[in-house]
Amino acid sequence: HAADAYRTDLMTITRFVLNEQSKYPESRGDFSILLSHIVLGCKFVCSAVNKAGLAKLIGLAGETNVQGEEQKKLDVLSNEVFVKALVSSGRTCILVSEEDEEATFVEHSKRGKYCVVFDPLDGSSNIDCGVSIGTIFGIYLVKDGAEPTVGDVLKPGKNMVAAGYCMYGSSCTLVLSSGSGVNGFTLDPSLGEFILTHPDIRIPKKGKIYSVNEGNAKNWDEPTRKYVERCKFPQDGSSPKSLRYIGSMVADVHRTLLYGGIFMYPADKKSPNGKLRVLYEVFPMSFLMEQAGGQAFTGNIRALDLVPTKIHQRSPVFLGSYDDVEEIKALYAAQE
Ligand code: AHM
Ligand code: MG
Repeated sequence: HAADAYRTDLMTITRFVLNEQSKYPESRGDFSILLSHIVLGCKFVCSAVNKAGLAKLIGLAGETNVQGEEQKKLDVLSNEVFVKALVSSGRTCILVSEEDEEATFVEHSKRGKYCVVFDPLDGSSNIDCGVSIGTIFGIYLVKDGAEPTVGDVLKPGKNMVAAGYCMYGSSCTLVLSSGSGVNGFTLDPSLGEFILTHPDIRIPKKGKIYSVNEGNAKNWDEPTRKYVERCKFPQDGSSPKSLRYIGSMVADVHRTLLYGGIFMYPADKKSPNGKLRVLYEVFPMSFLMEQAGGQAFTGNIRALDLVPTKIHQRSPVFLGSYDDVEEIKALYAAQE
């Protein structure tokens, strides 16, 4: 009702996930518990990110604390919070973080059946100027009973059971898919709760925006070069696409998901595998795109079919609206 100043039936992320899980009679609530620990990590990072500018202003950042230690950098701090929250959930066995060289194997007494791959604070070069940054995560399930090995996370993205990101922007938004569509939740700071604000997100079939670091153009391959050229000079008489590039994957992907278009981090002569990491950047975002009706492509295959051989492996990626990704796929196919 338009006259209602307050909504009184609040769909929190916890309630939403519990509802979804209740469709599976065998569910024992493990996923809901795991997710509530991820949500806690996101709330912590959100609050730390919001204070980061202030801390600088009043001279906190870089200062030494009582133990004489330098204040931790935000990305290191965020990583610690996520690792501790995930281990203490009692629902994880392997963690792969962008911040840690090696995978973390959870000690026996705290072990559960989920593997979580994550980038605790992506786009951290944007912190100092207040641009949106985010956390990205993907979740795998291990085979029951077996001793976990790193092989349990070196699985194609299509095997993920859930993926999501949290964007620390003008508002704090968590976007999640557990394999049946994509939903967005916004943090109500007064309640400390994520509330369902973007139910069943569908990406437009075709978009009017392309998003890429064009400063790398001189090193691009032919299909990428041709595609971007077509964005600017369409052959079919349609209007050119607009360029938007924040340089913060979560923010660029979030815009792509809501407004449509294409986000790409292609290969180039200097970085033949692009820049973005397969496990905790390319896979979760590709999973969300497909779940929202879009596509994700590596320049070679469907992104979610990729089988990583190393935990920090990189891959080129083109993701977004179905029709826009179809176009770049055709250009790569034509070159073969
Ligand atoms: P980071 O993990 O070091 O923060 O780098 C990842 C970020 C992504 O968020 C973003 O899409 C990309 O780097 C931007 O890279 P570039 O500055 O080369 O355009
Ligand atoms: Mg990153």
